[in-house]
Amino acid sequence: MAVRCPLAGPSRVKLLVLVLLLHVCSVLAEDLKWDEHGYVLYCPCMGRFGNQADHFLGSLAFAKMLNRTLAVPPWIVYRHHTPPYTNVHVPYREFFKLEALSTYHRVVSLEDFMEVLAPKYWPPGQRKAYCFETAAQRSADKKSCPMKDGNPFGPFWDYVGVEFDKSVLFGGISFSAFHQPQWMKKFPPSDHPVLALPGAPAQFPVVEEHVGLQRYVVWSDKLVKEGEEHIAALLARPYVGIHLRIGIDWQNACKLLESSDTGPHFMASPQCVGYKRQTALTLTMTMCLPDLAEIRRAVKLWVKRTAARSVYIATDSESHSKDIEKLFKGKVKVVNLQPDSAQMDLYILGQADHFIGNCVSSFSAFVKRERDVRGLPSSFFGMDKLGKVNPKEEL
Ligand SMILES: Nc1nc2c(ncn2[C@@H]2O[C@H](COP(=O)(O)OP(=O)(O)O)[C@@H](O)[C@H]2O)c(=O)[nH]1
Ligand SMILES: *[C@@H]1O[C@H](CO)[C@@H](O)[C@H](O)[C@H]1NC(C)=O
Ligand SMILES: [Mg+2]
Repeated sequence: MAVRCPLAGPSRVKLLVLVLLLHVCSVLAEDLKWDEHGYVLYCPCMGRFGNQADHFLGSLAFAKMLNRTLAVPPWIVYRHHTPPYTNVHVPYREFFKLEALSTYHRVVSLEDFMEVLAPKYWPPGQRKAYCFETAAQRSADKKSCPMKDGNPFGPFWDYVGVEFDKSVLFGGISFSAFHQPQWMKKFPPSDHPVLALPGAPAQFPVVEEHVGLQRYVVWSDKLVKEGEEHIAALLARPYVGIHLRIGIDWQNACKLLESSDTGPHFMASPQCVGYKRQTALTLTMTMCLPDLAEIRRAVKLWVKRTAARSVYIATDSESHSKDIEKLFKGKVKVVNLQPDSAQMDLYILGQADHFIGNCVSSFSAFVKRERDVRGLPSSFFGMDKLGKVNPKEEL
């Protein structure tokens, strides 16, 4: 939301318009009053959308814990294969409603923070970076936060037009609730109004207590409209949505399961094996990288159980749509949209009558959390019944 209040040159006929604008502007300006309790800024500099979303939930909780306004960053979208090959920074509200976050905690978009508040309250020359001592160790003088070193760090802060003037280092402290008093004591907002961090003040994957914050992440009207149009045009309900995370990067990642001792906690897997390490279920190769036999088995099972009339396939590579079509001899419509934006796949998966996700993928995890909020059913490849790994003989 650009808050530009045109005050120059009103003619008498435009008086009414001006009065209305002034009213709107004063409302917006009030929304963007400086928060004496300070701000949290961070770069969503790790991973693609699913990782950034996990980190976002934790960061939202961290800002609330410190009673600071969260400056909501844009999403970083990587365009390695399409021109102009540079990162695209997509404002939060392109995909989601910023207002919906406010029912949980105070937020402002990072863009609005920079445009409206920063010039006065966080001017150039006073922009401190905050980071772990261990992160600063990597810098040339060993005491500078690596805020803009490399991609995506440099382009991110360039996007919002920030150079950092000074570094403040910390150690022996974590982002968990346990250290809340230390944060308050070390960095009171009076002396440290803007905590700007090189990465998210959160864990990956999202910790269990923050999973439910997904309810405040609400799709924008624009995305809902487009998504509903696709669903109406392409899919007959009931439909089963599946996420195939099977591309080459994923094949390599899942190899680690066999070659090293990762244990059941591997990337987003706590969502299906359970968050407690001691009681976590086994993470099978099928759960990480379902083969075609498993994909066919699971799709067949859920199409039958839900009496589905169509199947929606979201994929990072191959869709296997021909193989899936063959399962139903033309009686079930199989759709693979391959939308320009991954968020459209997420939306359509979120609306399905049943969802089959990938246990290890944070992209799947986003869909699963959203469906949980709305009480919609999900399963995983290799895990038909939540909390119970499929027995081998069924595979
Ligand atoms: N459109 C689309 N993109 C996908 C799909 N699966 C993976 N991707 C892309 O691959 C990225 C995977 O990274 P991330 O979101 O961090 O999830 P994770 O790596 O599976 O945990 C996504 O952000 C998408 O850009 C899919 O089903 N549809
Ligand atoms: C939290 O911050 C808000 C906004 O600045 C303020 O009104 C409120 O009193 C603060 N709460 C506490 C417990 O400090
Ligand atoms: Mg990833």
